[in-house]
Amino acid sequence: MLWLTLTSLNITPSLVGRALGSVRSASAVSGAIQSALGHHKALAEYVEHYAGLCNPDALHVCDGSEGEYTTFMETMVEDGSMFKLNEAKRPNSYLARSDPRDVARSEESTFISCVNEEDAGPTNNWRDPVEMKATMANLYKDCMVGRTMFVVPFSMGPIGGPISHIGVQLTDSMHVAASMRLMTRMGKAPLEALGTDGEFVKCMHSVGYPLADGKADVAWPCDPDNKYITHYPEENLAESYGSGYGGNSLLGKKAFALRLASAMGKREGWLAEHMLILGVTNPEGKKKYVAAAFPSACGKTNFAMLEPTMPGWKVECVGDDIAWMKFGPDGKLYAINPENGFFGVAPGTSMGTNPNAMRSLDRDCIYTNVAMTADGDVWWEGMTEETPEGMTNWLGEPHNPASNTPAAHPNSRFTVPIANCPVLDPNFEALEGVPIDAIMFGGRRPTTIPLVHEAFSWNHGVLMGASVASEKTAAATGDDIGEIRHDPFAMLPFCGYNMGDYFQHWIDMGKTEGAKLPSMYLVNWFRQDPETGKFIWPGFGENSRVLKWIFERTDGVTDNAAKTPIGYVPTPDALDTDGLAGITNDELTELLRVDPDAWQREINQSDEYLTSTFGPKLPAELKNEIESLKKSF
Ligand code: OXD
Ligand code: MN
Repeated sequence: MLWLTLTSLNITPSLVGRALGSVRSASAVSGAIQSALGHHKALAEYVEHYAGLCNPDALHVCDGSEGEYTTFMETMVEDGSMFKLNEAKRPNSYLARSDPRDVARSEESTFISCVNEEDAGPTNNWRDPVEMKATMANLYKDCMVGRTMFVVPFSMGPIGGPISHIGVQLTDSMHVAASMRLMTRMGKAPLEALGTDGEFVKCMHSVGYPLADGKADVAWPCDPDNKYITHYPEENLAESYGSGYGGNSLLGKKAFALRLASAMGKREGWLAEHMLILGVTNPEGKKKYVAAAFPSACGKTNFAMLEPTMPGWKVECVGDDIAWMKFGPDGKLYAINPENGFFGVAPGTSMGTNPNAMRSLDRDCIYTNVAMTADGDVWWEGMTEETPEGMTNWLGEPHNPASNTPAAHPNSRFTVPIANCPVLDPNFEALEGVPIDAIMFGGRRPTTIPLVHEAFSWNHGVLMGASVASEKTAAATGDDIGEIRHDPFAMLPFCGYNMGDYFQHWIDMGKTEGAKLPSMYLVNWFRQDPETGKFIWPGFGENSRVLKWIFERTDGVTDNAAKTPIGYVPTPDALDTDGLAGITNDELTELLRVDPDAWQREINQSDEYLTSTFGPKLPAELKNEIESLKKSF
């Protein structure tokens, strides 16, 4: 039956990148697909299944070459879905403007479809997989008429590494196929690495805008009223429909590398985390690696590539968003960044806040929803102090600087190869990953949480991660200042299974025989002066001072911390403040202060959240940690 549908498939030699000739008969189509996919039976079946359902006009197996990328970009410039930026100002760079109804991740349309509802847990939208598949099949039916289905083989992590995994995305968006080349190791190499029977994760995507009966295409096709980003962790399958926005459509990222991979990690004994990875080198040349989880709007990308303000110290970036971590034969926890590019928020990025991101963006970028200057360059709020004249805003309209509306969408993005990062860590491609000495958690907390403190133990650190929260600030909330939004491990929208089981998995990882466990830290760059509301800590490059303290702690220095009921806090003189302008001793004391009353409230709040949300799934080890913290005051 499938074959009948497939007879209409037009596989041309240029499309599949090899001399297939024009194929018409069902078996010839099937043969052509198999040959284009390296005779990988399961892969051919996967492609044929969705091609049969979606009924594309053509099939293109991506080879990942530069020539292919150039052809994609030229095609999109020609059809008006991409603008070429001024080559002299931003070489090899493009701008796309999305449908205004498709500008961000859609958490309400994001689902975990596993057999038992309990396995999705209280923090996920659950759907029965059989029902969900039926819903998706309905949407996918003929959804690619008039379009090409791109087969996008990609590796998350260096190809062949012990922590890496391969995925194959199917998509009807050329923009998505092109972006996958920037964000992953995409094309021929991962396809060849699969051989004839290698395992791969299935990532199916459609923008949901078929071109039946001569319907004209639009610059940003999508189906905003029918978005679904759904995950079947038991089948290593993600299905996405209706959105072209990167977080919903570049399925290697949040869908595979976090939601599906977190469940794979639970089954197989490793960790898939919403964490940046950086290397920090001291003036003597000794290097350590740190992984860090922060909820959104906490400056994660800035921290991942910060420029240290202390002479002789160096920070290098392995990744800004996701870490996959596994114990190595020497008992250390090794991490890779599974991605190969940055998909970052543009507004707020500047030479002041993140010079290394700015330098990464000089060329080779696909921008989405930023503003365009009169001379064909890009701009966003916060990039420069002055707003340039004569810009076109993210909607493609003339920007009125007097209006209150921003020129760039607040979630406008850049997509750029990680190779462009001037401080890319030399071990970024290391197959086995980099050894992690410290794990950091952070949130935006105007009160209570000191600048940095160290956990007493692994389980205490897991409680720190489970208790991650960001407080609403006065500016955002008016009269409910101090209200806490919990975001355990910054994984709330990204954990592919029951988060109670996820906490248990972290605890169990800590019991791994022979493991040399990283130390764990909670940091807070956002403590405010209780009187003035001003941020006490300058942040950005100055955060390297906190990294230095962590470096020394993991290097065996013990006399640089005071033991408090909540963990080890730097003694005031342990934090290197040489050359740190504009911070008084009193302010430093306030930054490091552990207020017993506030902390008792804090622990009660965490207890209340964790117990009421996860009930019996809250691991006994975490309950013990909470109880011992309560008793320590
Ligand atoms: C992201 C996110 O885009 O966390 O990285 O939403
Ligand atoms: Mn993220």
